[in-house]
Amino acid sequence: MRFKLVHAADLHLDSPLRGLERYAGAPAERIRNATRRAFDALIELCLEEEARVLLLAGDLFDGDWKDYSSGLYLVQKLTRLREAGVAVVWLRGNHDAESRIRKSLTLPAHVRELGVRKPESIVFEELGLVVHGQGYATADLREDLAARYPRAVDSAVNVGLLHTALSGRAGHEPYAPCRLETLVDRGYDYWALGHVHQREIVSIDPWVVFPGNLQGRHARETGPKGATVVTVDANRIADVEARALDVVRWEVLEVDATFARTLEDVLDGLRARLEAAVRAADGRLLAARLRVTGATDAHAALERKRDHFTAEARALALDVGGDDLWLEKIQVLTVPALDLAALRRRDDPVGQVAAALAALRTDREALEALAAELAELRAKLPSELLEGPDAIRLDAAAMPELLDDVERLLLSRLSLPSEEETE
Ligand SMILES: [Mn+2]
Repeated sequence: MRFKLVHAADLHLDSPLRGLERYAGAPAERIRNATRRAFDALIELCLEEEARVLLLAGDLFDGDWKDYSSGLYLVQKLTRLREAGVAVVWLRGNHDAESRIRKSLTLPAHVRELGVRKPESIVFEELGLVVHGQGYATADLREDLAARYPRAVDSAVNVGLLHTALSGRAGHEPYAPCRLETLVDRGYDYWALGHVHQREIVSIDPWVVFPGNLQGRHARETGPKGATVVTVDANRIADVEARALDVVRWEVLEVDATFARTLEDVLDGLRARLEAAVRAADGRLLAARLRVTGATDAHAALERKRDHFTAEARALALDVGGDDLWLEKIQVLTVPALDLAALRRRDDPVGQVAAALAALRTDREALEALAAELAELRAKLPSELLEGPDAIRLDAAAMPELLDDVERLLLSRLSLPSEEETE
């Protein structure tokens, strides 16, 4: 028998968008509605794929409901699945733990919750499918829930639903900690995990999958977000496929200004970057954090004309993306162009690299050896790249110019402090 499951987690329906009001011109409504629109897309996916079961691995809600509208929205959409014969199995995570959500609604009968006191198993006789799982009674759950899950049922497809950070994932509280070995030991075919907002295939034998959250909620939840479609065939997992369902795409766009001499050069580089990012967002609203970096001649102008640059960047974003592109934040992290003479005098590994690069420039033999080294690369390049005014030149005569670029790029990377996220 062949059928499909859809696995999603961390919907955080109606998650508040803290501080969005601070930003002038933010498309607040579109972002505020994003978690609901992504949930709509999840329902559509289940219908299109004719899935038989939708698995929701916790954190359907972000916290206690302020009124009943979030719950009613869920019920309304899930009812569409009943009409199409799609069952739903869900459990509670830390955000929607039993103790945390004080309001409640009776869910339709085709929506089954796995309890919070002990692991439960739901058998889908006609599919030869068993789903095991236990939800959170309280948010701050530190026990290994998986260790108490039952062993796999013979001659059925076994799925474990669990909200966990496994043995720890950066940026995620270590709730319901467990070891991969414990999961493997249960003998299930597929572990449908939740909690970690970054998509991750932890294992393929058996499948252990974090689908990631359904919709990114801020600039630290970047890239495609969505659900996982699981195809079961003849009692085994035949296919596992990620589907992007997000309606707002968050990205951090780094613009390397190392080679820019002026503000205009930086804006030219930015245009190309924005155009590519808008294309990749494929019609979604793109919420981008801009990060201008590099040791550059344009640094002084960027500092002096900060407001002007910011306004130009926003105007450029409107030109490139219209209503579908919003610059969430513009960070200028450039430093002055490198003082090469000073670097070459430094008595450390960076200084040694700088000195070696400088020496190489006047060493004819070394330059020829370098060109010979690159001849192999040159032979592999398509001929159109080797013709015309912008042709790539890799012969010995072109080496000094190439070394200039290498020097700036390499030394700026080596000598700059690493840029840590500060928030
Ligand atoms: Mn969680």
